Amino acid sequence: MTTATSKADAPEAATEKEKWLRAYRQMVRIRLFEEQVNELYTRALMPGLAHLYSGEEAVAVGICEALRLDDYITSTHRGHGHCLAKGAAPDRMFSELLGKKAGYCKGKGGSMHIADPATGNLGANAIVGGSVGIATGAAFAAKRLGNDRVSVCFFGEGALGQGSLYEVMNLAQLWKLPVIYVCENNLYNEYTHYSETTAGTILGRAVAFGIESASVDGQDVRAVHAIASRLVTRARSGVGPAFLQCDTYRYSGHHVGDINREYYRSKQEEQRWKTERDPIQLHAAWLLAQGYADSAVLDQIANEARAEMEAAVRFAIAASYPGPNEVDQDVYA
Ligand SMILES: Cc1ncc(C[n+]2csc(CCOP(=O)(O)OP(=O)(O)O)c2C)c(N)n1
Repeated sequence: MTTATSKADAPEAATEKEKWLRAYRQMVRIRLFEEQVNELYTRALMPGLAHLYSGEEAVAVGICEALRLDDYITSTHRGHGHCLAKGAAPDRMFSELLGKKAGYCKGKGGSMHIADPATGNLGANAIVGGSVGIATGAAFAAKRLGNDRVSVCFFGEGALGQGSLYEVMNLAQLWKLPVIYVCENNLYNEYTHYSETTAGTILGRAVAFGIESASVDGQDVRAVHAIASRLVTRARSGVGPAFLQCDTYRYSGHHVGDINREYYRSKQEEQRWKTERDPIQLHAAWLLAQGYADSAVLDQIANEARAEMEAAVRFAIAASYPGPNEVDQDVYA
């Protein structure tokens, strides 16, 4: 093969190659998971709605690949990507979406409430900004217990309007907690451009507390991973919290039912992001250029991921619902 392949044959490069192929696989898995969710919705097999993560995959993958399994994340209403990137199983996720007993919350939570303690996922959250206290509390516990776990708090730029974010950032900085606030700026809070809801700058809010702050191209998985690795190492060493703004874009509507979107954003804008800034295509082009893969390898990854997701959907459709006698079990409210 090419010179680039012989570079990949060196032991050090082999590790790099595996690392970046894995990142590719994880992004493709998220994209194909979300395609199946949309399909379940349009076939009226899924109760309720879901908020798709397609277009934003490099953020979840770049960050979660910098974490240990026992590190924590908290997630949002748009949480499938975070959940998968941290290691959740698609069959149990689909089961949760369909209200089945095999789901992560025994079918009682649905799309916006998946939690998976085994992979450090403390939960998605339907309340905008609702997980900032949970992530900060987990970081506080980690610090008190001295177990060097790091906590990552994912939220959309819509959560910048929530006062609780500023309460927890203040305490996190005062107490030097190992928490990283990850703002996924996909430009829109529901149907409103963020510039209409956000005064000043995004980073300025964290800078005001003296928190280490950075922004990154959220469509570039390697860039996200590089900065996330630095911030995670920093947090783990006890130096304190960080804030990372990831600039990204959601391809679909706010939720699966948001079909006609031209009153708040143009088709041309969507098309531009999809053709010029797609995180999977950008990473694929890089893998090819490095000689880490050829198109057959990338096709195989996609085929395997597609088969995995189709099998997971079949599992969930065939799974049973919880019995009526279980309706008040495992419910805390
Ligand atoms: C406290 C609260 N207010 C309003 C809503 C309704 N709501 C759901 S998602 C959303 C916008 C969220 O935008 P953003 O945080 O940027 O996340 P994105 O959907 O863009 O990923 C709103 C206003 C809510 N769920 N919770």
